Amino acid sequence: MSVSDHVDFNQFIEGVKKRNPGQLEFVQAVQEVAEDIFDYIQDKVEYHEYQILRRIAEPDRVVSFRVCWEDDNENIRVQRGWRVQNNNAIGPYKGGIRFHPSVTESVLKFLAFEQTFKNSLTGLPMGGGKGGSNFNPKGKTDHEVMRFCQSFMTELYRHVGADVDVPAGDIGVGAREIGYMFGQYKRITNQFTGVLTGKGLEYGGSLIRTEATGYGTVYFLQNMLERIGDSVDGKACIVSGSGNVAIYAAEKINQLGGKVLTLSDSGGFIHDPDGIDLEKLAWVKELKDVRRGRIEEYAKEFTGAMFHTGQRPWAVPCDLALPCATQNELNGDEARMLVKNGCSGVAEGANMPTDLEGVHVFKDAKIRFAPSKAANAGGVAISGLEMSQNSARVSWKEHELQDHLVEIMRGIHDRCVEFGGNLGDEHIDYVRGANIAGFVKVADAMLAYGVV
Ligand code: NDP
Ligand code: 2IT
Repeated sequence: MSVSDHVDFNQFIEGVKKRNPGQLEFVQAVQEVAEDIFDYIQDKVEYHEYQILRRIAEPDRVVSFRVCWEDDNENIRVQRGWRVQNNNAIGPYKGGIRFHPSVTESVLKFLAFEQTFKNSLTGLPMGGGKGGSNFNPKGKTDHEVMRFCQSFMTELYRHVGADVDVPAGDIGVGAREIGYMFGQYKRITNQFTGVLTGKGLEYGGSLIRTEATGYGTVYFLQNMLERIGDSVDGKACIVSGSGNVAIYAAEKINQLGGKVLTLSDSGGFIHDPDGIDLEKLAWVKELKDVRRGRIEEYAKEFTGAMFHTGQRPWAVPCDLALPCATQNELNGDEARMLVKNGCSGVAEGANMPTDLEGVHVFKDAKIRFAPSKAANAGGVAISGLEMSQNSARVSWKEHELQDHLVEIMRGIHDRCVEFGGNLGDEHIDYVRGANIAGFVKVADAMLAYGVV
């Protein structure tokens, strides 16, 4: 059979759409990857013959379950929970849990698909998975969140395990929720194993896991700039989001001499022309982690800062942009605006924050654009090292983990250059590089297994 006998790109995407009706985010994620993979595998018959991309784009399984819990007013509440186990060719399923009202099966399938490539890029033995619920933790008391997490884990525990599937945090799931879920897992199974990552330091968590995603995203950005003799130092940066990823990205930008102008949440964005320095960031951490407040309050606390209700920060002129909130928060028009205003580097801290049109704008403008599966892989990389520490029953020192993070992000950058370069000029297509480098390892493992 020759390569030309196989389906072309358009037929492939039509098939994905037909098999996943209405799952727009999932189709978007598959399309973005397929655009590069089809080109790469053109002359590689084996990948076609064994239907590798088609198989990666069909999750191994999607588990959906009811989650009942009782709120503080004794109302019985019913939510839906999911775990999507996308692919375990190179290691146990691994990926976060998201609690947000916007969670659907499509969102979790796109995240699990992306995670498969991201985890491969880290070089660690982890497959791809993702889970979550449409539960909204905002405005809930600690006890309500605890009861929800316990109920969620009462079903989830059957599907996870240290060598099977290892969830972690994501939007709406941080240290508090991981603690409640780990406590319930341990209670049901009577086993103290590394079944979750992002745990507290007292019970098997790893140093720098909290900081790793945001720090890693900025390391990646710094790597891209260093390659062309530039750096983050002195650059005006806009950051979206004000959660775990945004806060630690902003912290690392400050540490490297950059100036952070914005942060956001679902209510709007704040613009502080004086810069959101480390002292102001400490205030934001307290606002978000302890008081669970809104970013709007920042403009009341710090003179000179403005809050823009219901808006996103992309029109603020900048050198570098880091979308760190959620998927599809940066569209084609906003991407064009960034390029027009002179933005020369974008690193995605969030998963798929730039829509497909925006990705093409950045690619065509040939700015330095680090896609999420490469740029934000530092979080899951340190999760992988948390798994290693748990298995070996050791705790590594902070400087060792910091060194690993720097090295892993450098390795991902270099693999992107290897597969995303050679385009006839000095420009690196990091999207192409990440997609192909992530694909090859998973694909070759799948070839070794035959048809399973
Ligand atoms: P958090 O829950 O800590 O913070 C999420 C932030 O994004 C909040 O500021 C939140 O605002 C904002 N946000 C969420 N949904 C929306 C929305 N629909 N519109 C506008 N703003 C929104 O989550 P994380 O920081 O952990 O995650 C942020 C992104 O990074 C996600 O895409 C996640 O998948 C990705 N990521 C996270 C990793 C991790 O280790 N935590 C690892 C790799 C990627 P509000 O409070 O108003 O909802
Ligand atoms: O999107 C992600 O990489 C995460 N939410 C972190 C996953 C993990 O297992 O640490």
